[in-house]
Amino acid sequence: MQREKDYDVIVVGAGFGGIYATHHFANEGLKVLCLEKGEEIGGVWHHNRYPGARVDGDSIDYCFHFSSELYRDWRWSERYAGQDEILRYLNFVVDRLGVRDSIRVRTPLTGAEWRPDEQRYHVTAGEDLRLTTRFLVMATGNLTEPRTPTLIGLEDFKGEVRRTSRWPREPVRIAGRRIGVIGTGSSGVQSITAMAPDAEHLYVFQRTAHYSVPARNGPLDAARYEAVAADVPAARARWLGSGLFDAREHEEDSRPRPASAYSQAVQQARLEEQWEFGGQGMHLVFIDQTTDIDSNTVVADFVRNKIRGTVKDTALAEKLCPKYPFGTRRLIIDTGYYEVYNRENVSLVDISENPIERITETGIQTANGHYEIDLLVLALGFNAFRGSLDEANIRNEKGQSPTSRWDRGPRTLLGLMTAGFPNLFTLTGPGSPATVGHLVLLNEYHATWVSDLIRHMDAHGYATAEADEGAEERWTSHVTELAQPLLRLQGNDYMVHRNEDGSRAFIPYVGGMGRYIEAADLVRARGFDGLHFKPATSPSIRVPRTSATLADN
Ligand code: N01
Repeated sequence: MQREKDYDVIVVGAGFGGIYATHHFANEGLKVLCLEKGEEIGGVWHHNRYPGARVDGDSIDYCFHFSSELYRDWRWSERYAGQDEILRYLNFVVDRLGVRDSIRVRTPLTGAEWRPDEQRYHVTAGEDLRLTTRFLVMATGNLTEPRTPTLIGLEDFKGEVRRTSRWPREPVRIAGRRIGVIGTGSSGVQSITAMAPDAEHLYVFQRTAHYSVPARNGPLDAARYEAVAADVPAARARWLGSGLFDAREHEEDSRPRPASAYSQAVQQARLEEQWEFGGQGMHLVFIDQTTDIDSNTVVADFVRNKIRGTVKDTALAEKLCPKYPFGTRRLIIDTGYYEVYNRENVSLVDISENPIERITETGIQTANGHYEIDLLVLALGFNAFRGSLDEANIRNEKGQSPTSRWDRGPRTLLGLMTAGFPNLFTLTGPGSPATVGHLVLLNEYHATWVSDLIRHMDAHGYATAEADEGAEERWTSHVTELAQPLLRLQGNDYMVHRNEDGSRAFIPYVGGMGRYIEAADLVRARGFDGLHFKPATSPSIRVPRTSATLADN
């Protein structure tokens, strides 16, 4: 065992959130260490290196905005960057910020225990590392630990098995192989589209047909990039003040209105225009499509007709048409997904009709036949929101884990703290706009909020901060309340928590980034209202502040 080392902050995870947090805390003069379990930095962009992995929002948005200089020093090559380019970007950022030495890769957090007498977490990591820290900041993301549903017989399979969320760095041979993909969410759709041209045969095992819309990827639009680069703080402010999924500045007459405000011809023209532009904007063609089923059906029918117009085999096209309202599950964006089904070497296996019975030594046995496979690709999604917290083995003084009170859905204050866990923070946690907002800017905001809290504590001689249970309850109810009008509360994806009594809770905050930031700013402005503080038991707890490296905007 190595000697215990003490830190002000231990950050867990070196993806977008962890990299920024490490930089920001170091700039604040705090002694910080970032633990990363992967072989290299990058978080999801290290682990999800499956063929076709690509961001599903515009790259000019999906990057750090805290420094104009940093923003301008990197130029994306495409509208939606591929996994390898994003990983290169993150490496560029790490070097540019000078935080590589503060990150320990191949070092998973294996446990963290709060010791009230010392006002610190005792942390174990990697093979034999023992550390202590005042603050523990989980930057582990919400879609990190793979879902592992039981696939009977998987251990019997003699071929190769790969998970999209744990794709190896070594090349996986696609060419000339019979490939089976289970799962048709974003990861499935991207990998299916990328592997189809090279596979000898590709079998897609689809349980539910989901909506996918064209990304319209292409070389970076220089004018769009320059518009942001010319005034990065303004772009950042626009996002931080934005509504759900959208930071565009609409002219008065082009703002989305209810579908019923338009004639049928205008409805179709607006949908067509968005379809041609591509991307996530399909969520917001009509202001009421997320709440009104008639408005939603206009969009859903439009997309279903596009699928029918693309897939030549009409029976197959029907199987690919989603049956649920549009956008009630995270929207998938693609580059030629439905076209793949016109290929001779691609077959759709509808496992809602004929379920998988078992995996055999040589392939997949369904209710109506056996499919011979060499490579099995599992694109089964994630143990969302709580997976990485459970994995981390964090315990409070009562021996509880942070998710132990989450049986009716995550309970947090602002998505950042959970009651009973002093000095523990979850960047972009459940109850914040997390998976429905601007993830990178939310990470920036959260790290700043946490460091402001630490400053506040140091200034007042506090050693511990903990969410008050009542404040947590009020915030969690507010998050649940806001989602009540949304059709997507009836959806069936990882963002909805379903209780045994049939009630549901939507996990992320859906009031928009703007309202969320206002609420979090208000908590801060009121001296971190809703948190309990305890004074330091030892005078040495406060740290001297040192100087900054790269300044924020
Ligand atoms: O996971 P998912 P994902 N038997 O949960 C199926 C982000 N992301 O990794 O729908 C058979 O969406 C399941 O079927 P069903 C993005 O936020 C972003 O694809 O439950 N099938 C579904 O088809 C995204 O939303 C990017 O019936 C089973 C699939 O597995 C999120 O990650 C790229 C099954 C899981 O879909 C998750 O996407 C990739 C079983 N037992 C991911 N269990 C980009 O930025 C599950 N399934 C582009």
